[in-house]
Amino acid sequence: MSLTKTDAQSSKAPKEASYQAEFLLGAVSPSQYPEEDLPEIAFAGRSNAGKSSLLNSLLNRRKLARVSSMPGRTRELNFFLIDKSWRLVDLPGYGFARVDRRQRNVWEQGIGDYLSTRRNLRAVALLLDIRRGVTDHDEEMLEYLFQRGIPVIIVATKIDKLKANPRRAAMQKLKAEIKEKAPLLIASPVATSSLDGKGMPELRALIKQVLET
Ligand SMILES: Nc1nc2c(ncn2[C@@H]2O[C@H](COP(=O)(O)OP(=O)(O)OP(=O)(O)O)[C@@H](O)[C@H]2O)c(=O)[nH]1
Ligand SMILES: [Mg+2]
Repeated sequence: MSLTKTDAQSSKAPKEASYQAEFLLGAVSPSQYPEEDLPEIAFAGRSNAGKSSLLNSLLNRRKLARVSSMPGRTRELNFFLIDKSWRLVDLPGYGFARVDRRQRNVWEQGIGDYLSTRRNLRAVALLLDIRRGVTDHDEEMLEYLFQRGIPVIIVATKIDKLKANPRRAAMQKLKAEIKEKAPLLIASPVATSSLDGKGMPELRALIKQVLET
């Protein structure tokens, strides 16, 4: 359950809780990307890691991220304009087991194009399903980001799926695995749930920090 509009707009909610967000466009090639005139933060992660859900939860908008995610158009990068001053980019999911080979191409073309050319990219939020931790594809992604010097925010997703103890253990394991890969971390991993909104204030604070530096 994400925050309702009333919750988000109540005086108790932190100011950052009410982003103004609009879907801009879905792009399959760099020529379709918007101008590089505003800072961008991209969401990356395995297919099913929870990117679209997190985006909606973060923005307090139930269906915003789904607007453009049409079946069969997995190569699309979805751009969202936030507060008219920066953009969130929902990257295609990678590592979908059943179409491994093809999916790798998708990652090389769609995601690689974006990450290797985008000069206004400020950070990548790498989403990891807390129950799966760092997969092989995630490792590739971490390495890639590290090599390119792109700052990374690690976001553990779906923490509502685990009870307190296994959750703590999973977070510790994840932190250790990440440390080994030595990416340019902005902070230690954020534990989130798009279902109940846990971790959103922390993630908003990190995003704010990234945009202000
Ligand atoms: N319980 C729980 N389920 C979640 C959470 N986040 C996402 N899910 C579920 O996980 C599935 C995948 O979520 P999506 O947000 O579509 O994942 P995605 O990373 O955008 O996937 P692709 O678009 O294929 O790359 C959906 O069934 C969601 O309902 C969460 O925080 N808690
Ligand atoms: Mg999605």
